[in-house]
Amino acid sequence: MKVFIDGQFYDEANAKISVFDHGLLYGDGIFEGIRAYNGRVFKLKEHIDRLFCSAKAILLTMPMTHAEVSKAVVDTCRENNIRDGYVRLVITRGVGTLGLNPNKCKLASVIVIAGTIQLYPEEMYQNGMAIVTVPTVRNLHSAVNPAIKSLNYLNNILAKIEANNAGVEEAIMLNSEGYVAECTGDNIFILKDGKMFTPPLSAGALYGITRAAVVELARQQGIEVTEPNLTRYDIFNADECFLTGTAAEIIPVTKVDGRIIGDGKPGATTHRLISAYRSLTKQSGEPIYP
Ligand code: PXG
Repeated sequence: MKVFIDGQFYDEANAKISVFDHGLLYGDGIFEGIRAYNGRVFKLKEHIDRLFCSAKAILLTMPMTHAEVSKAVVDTCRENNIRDGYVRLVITRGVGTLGLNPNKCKLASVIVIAGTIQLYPEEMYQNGMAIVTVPTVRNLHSAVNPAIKSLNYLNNILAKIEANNAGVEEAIMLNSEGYVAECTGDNIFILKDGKMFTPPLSAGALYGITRAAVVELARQQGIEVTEPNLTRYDIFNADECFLTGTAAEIIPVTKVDGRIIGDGKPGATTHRLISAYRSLTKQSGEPIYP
């Protein structure tokens, strides 16, 4: 594997950054998780746009332009002969002192790793997954804003540990008001009486790129989609439920906190959206091999 760091490719064994990098010392940095399908980078522009929004939110000066970062992602895929894969794009604040002041970090670092990811077992895509609600609430907007895809994921990792302790792979995180925000690495959707609902971004969710794609696909299929505040009651009484994320794609949820969702099987609309999403991923994206 060849890893891109600040304009150069390194072998896996030599792909290293300084222990004085504030990405390591303080989780001071941002990232994106991107997929490649069929020799193309899916939703590349959307991911790089979101990266630059995260950078702006944490006052990080990007050392490369939008076009240069996009090219680095595509080049790293090509360098690793990726046709179907997963790209982790990481921007750290860079090397600084042992104090937390980011002004002491002269130059941010850009890292691109192209590999593969399999988040959940295939069996769950067929039969649905069980999830629980966990005690750790989603970050407040007034703290580290949940829209920032920062390197500081400890809040979500705590929620993931709580999910693991409950014997499941993913968990619903509520916000401080008790409304459903999202899951630890996925956005959440429900269907009720033919209509589709997902929590508003203001409930405390990442502005998911898969979320936006799925909303668009659903509307193309004539499904009404709205974004009201949702409670656990709404999830329990849904006809269908599924999660969306770059890594997870669309995964059906059939049990939440011990309550069976719908008839306990992945729903018909969820299946239709999964097929539509799969054809979109196969047909669109930035070509890796021109
Ligand atoms: N919410 C959160 C908190 C996320 O981290 C999503 C929603 C889905 O967003 P996209 O844009 O991907 O549709 C994410 C992204 C992992 C992993 O290893 C998870 C994500 C990204 C990369 C890796 O679990 N989730």
